[in-house]
Amino acid sequence: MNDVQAMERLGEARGQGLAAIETASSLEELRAAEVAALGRRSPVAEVQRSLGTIDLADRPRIGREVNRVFEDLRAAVAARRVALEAEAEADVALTDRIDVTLPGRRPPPGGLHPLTSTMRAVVDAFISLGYRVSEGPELETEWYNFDALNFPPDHPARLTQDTLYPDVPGDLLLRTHTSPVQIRTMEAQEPPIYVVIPGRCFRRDTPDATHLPVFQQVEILAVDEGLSLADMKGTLEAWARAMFGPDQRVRIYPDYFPFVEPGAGLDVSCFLCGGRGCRVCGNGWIELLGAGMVHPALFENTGIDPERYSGFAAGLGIERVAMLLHGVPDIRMFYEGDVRFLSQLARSA
Ligand code: FA5
Repeated sequence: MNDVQAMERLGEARGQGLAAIETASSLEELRAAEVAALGRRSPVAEVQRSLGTIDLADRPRIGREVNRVFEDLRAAVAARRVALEAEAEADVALTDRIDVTLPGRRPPPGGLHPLTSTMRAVVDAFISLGYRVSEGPELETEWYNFDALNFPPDHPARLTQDTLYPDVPGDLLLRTHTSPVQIRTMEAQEPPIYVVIPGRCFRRDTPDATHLPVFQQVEILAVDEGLSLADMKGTLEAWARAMFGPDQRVRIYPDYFPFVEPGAGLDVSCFLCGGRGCRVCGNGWIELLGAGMVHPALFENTGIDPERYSGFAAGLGIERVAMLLHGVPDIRMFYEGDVRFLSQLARSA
């Protein structure tokens, strides 16, 4: 055999082989086409056997062509087998493969994350007292987060150790509390104002059992004629009892925030030790919120008449409330995403 004859044979072998493989309509027919195209008596195998009779100079070229034809035919067989097997699978009736009498698999019901349900419970408690929801941006200006709230220019909370300043143009920061929404609300609304403000806050706090760098607060603001410290105390105690039950002990004490005068803090007795003092609370009390009477400087900054109106405000941490409600000893557990923990506290929507 010379090289021209060999190339011709190989061309025919490829053409006929591919045609037979591609038109095989069953796995048996495919097997027969495979043997005919690739087996020991196939035309390609014959050319391979007679390579020795071909001129030495042409032999490598013809040898390479033999290999190429073998490969093409093998690939065609593999592709056709996959197609025929898929067809055969599809032909088996669905009822032969699936036991339709078996009960279905029930997907586990989803539930609200404990922080979502706590947030809703807190906001709902204030809505039931007549408050309306107000919201503001997480990316704030220095003015709303600090200046308008009467923070002096050198207040330590502004330092980069405490506040996160993103690398964007303008005097923007990630709000450290929900109090800037007090200013935005007083700018936008005339008294009487009764708002509840949920939102995420950001601080350069190192995570520990009671702190996270990203956490959630709820703020309340009431501005009306004749509001006094007694109204604030009554509102916060009513809320604490609605959330934690009538037996929860609450204490209110003087505290300082630049945007309130006088300022107050509210503690509740510890959920773990019942107020005796333990590793989580130290002295039997857990700090829950800051509060106070709205400072006249805020009224001046927002154009509300301080002679006519007075008001009170409070801000609390949702994670701390959820820890108390569920007896969770470490705030980080809410964000670890461990379903074994979360599913114990999940509420259906
Ligand atoms: C404030 O943020 C004031 N804006 C609250 C306020 C509002 C006072 C209105 C007066 C009038 P403070 O920094 O104490 O205050 O935070 C309030 C609550 O947020 C804390 O009691 C705590 O529950 C929660 N909190 C603060 N920092 C963190 C943190 N790193 N991780 C989790 N919760 C936090």
